[in-house]
Amino acid sequence: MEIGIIGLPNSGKTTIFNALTRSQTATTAFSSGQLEVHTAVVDVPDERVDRLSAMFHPKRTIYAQVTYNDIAGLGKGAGKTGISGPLLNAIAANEALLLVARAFEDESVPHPEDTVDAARDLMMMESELILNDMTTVDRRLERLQGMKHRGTPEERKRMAQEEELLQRLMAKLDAEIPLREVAISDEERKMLGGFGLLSLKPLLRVINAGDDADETAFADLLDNRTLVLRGKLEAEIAQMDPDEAAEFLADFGIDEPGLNRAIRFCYDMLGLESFFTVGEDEVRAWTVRRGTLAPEAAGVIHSDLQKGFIRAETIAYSELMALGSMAEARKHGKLRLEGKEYVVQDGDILNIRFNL
Ligand SMILES: Nc1nc2c(ncn2[C@@H]2O[C@H](COP(=O)(O)OP(=O)(O)O)[C@@H](O)[C@H]2O)c(=O)[nH]1
Ligand SMILES: [Mg+2]
Repeated sequence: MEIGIIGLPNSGKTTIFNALTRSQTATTAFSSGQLEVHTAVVDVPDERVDRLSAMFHPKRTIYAQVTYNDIAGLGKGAGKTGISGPLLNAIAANEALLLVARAFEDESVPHPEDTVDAARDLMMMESELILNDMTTVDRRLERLQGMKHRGTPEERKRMAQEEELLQRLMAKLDAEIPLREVAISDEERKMLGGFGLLSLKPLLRVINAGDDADETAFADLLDNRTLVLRGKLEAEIAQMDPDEAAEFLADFGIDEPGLNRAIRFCYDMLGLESFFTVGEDEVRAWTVRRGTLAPEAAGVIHSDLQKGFIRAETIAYSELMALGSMAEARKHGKLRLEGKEYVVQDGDILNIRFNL
């Protein structure tokens, strides 16, 4: 999964990126104005993987992974004219966006709007995404105008459908409703595939607060897609060894590192969950959408496993832990045999039986 970090210059995107990826990318108070993307891949922290690894002592332990892209250069007014091609592509390539808004006070760091106001910036950036989508939709509608009298009847029918869809979306955008809040069928989604509509993407909002921040100050803004992180502090903590980090987190009253919290928010927001495969060779976490059927989950491991799927030997993580070992689970007949209609549950341990 790729998550793109966006926000105003100097909001602390790179700082948050460093905190979330344990990177040490240089942060500056003066943006170069150039399009620059920093990328880092991080393991998804998961205690269950740690415990399974302790149980099976595998040669390899592989966590699920998330890629963060720190995308520089989104300023106010960008949406109105349409975000420029390379920047738009860099943003559109992500499955979800993480919008950083500055809440820290620091006179040595200029703010493009002069004052620090996270609520204002969040609103402003969200409306930039909407404005940008209006530009995109407008352009596409114009092109369709020019094309729709040509083509085969089949093509014309498709263009008419697309036009209708775009007009419906335009009305929502006009009412300042981001497209992620609009009911769009899978088929319609396919029509929109290549347009890089940004307000369609799930959006996680991060309020980048100062070291001494009090979360309650942002109570009005907090919801299940908004998170307060003390970016600079978290970026420092991300560089420490685990013992030192734990001490710091405790000192500052932070329950859990931002790295973990941000990923959990993204998983929740995107409706993702994990299942596991275990054995002497490898303990591994895999990511699927909630509601995924067993054969499709098998396909995430390897397409052959989906093609030749027979059944999945399954046990819930908590049950395996309670029993203490796979041998015990087998002895007590606790391994369920699940077929093609089985909906994979978060924490399932799957052993796929297949035949090609
Ligand atoms: N005091 C303080 N400074 C911060 C914080 N987060 C970022 N900064 C500083 O703000 C400046 C801009 O940060 P940066 O991450 O480069 O912002 P970007 O332009 O959005 O990538 C840098 O000088 C950072 O050190 C914070 O939480 N507190
Ligand atoms: Mg930066």
